Amino acid sequence: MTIYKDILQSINKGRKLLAVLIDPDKFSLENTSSFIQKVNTSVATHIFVGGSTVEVLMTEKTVQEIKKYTKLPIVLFPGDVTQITKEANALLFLSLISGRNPEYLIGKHVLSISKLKNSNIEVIPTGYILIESGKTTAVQRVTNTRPLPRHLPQDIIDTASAGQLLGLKLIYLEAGSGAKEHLTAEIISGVKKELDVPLIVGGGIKSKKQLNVVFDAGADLVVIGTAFEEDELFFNELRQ
Ligand code: 1GP
Repeated sequence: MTIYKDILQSINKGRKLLAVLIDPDKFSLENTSSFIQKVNTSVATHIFVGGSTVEVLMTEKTVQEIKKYTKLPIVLFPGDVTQITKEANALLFLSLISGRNPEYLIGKHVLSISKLKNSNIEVIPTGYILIESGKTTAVQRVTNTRPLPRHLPQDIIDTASAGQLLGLKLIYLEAGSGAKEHLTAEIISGVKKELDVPLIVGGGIKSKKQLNVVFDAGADLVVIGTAFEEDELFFNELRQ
């Protein structure tokens, strides 16, 4: 469990972590070298790869291409079993604990075993909690689940705590890719207070100021995708 151990060690040292999310469905492979060079010279500590709907084999091709240009850990954040590839360093083995669809609590996991059996990929059990963002997200549509309401922070906190008690090693609070508003400091700090495992937060973070709000509230690792997709100058903004 080296990647997970490194995450724990960084957090113990008070370091904050940033993952750049690459969605193979929206990423142009020809752009890999220049995009990854920007990631390498940024404050990013991880590269996450995944999306809600990705063409079969595209994730593998994308990971293979990214690996040519970086030493950063590449972590799969898969929307589906078909996105699992042994080319990556680690896999977030996601249980969608905000939802009540058994397929995303255990069904897909069973289907993934034949792929995981002969691979060295580090598997990190992760509780994935989708929180409403004002619009229907791709995750909601694909998984056919309802997100947790924002105005019931205690439900969100209890869901995260239950995930931890089930033995999940990471808790990921998700506002949805491209969310209009990122999760509030109240929600993040409320969850963080109850957790011993690292807290990941993502969705709708588009400025350095917002990133700092989310870190200060208690996120250990923040995931940003859309802001980099829309404007690569965002790498410079984070450096300043
Ligand atoms: C989505 O949490 C990630 O799954 C990142 O969201 O694309 O809004 O940065 P954004």
